[in-house]
Amino acid sequence: MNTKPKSNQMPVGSVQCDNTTLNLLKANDFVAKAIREKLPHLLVVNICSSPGSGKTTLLQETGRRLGKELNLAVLVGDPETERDAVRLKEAGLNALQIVTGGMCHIEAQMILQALDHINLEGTDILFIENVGNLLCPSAFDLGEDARVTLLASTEGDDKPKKYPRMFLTSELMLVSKADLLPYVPFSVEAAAKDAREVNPDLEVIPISTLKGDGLDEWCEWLKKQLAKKRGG
Ligand SMILES: Nc1nc2c(ncn2[C@@H]2O[C@H](COP(=O)(O)OP(=O)(O)OP(=O)(O)O)[C@@H](O)[C@H]2O)c(=O)[nH]1
Ligand SMILES: [Mg+2]
Repeated sequence: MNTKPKSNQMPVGSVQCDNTTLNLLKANDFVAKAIREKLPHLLVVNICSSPGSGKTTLLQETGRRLGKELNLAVLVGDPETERDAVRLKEAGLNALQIVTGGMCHIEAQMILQALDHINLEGTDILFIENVGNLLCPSAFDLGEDARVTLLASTEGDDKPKKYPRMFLTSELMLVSKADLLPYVPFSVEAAAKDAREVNPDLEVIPISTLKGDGLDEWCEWLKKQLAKKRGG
């Protein structure tokens, strides 16, 4: 039986392949630039995490807390179903689902297409809820002003070093499901230390949408980013 890994199963000689993924990312960056130019006045926040870390629940709660003073919209990506958009609309948010058709991340061209189908007049903050995945979304600039990564207390505190690019490219790490910290082996200090070794500028806020911890700080952070975007 051949026990070699598939990547080593070459006959004699090898082929040096062009990395076409790099070209794709270059094309993505052009579209991301176009999105930035299209949306000069509103704050765009790209929310990333593993599946189920609490992105949609956080946005529902953000809508309840900030919905009266700010105009909020969400483009939410999932491989299938419109379930998250339905949840967000029920919370009073202007939401549109991007169904990626199995793709594990959102690309800038998907955002550009979606912008033709959502009315952003008067919008202050546009959230993009990315597909649940700590890997691929990190490589795709979506024209955002800030990237926020959730790391749930149930995922283990070793993730920032194992998936460094996501934390390197984020402005803020939210340690979500903080209400479960007494029951799971997760050290906020250890996760924050590892994350800041990857990205010394990363801000860290533990949150619980269930109990309300950290949500005032999260809302203040958003308002500060919005003021910064508008030159305040
Ligand atoms: N204990 C606890 N559970 C939470 C918290 N926030 C979210 N959850 C639960 O976590 C589960 C997943 O939450 P979602 O908001 O759907 O997570 P998501 O990141 O949007 O999931 P995907 O879009 O599928 O990647 C749900 O059962 C939520 O009720 C929290 O602060 N504490
Ligand atoms: Mg979701």
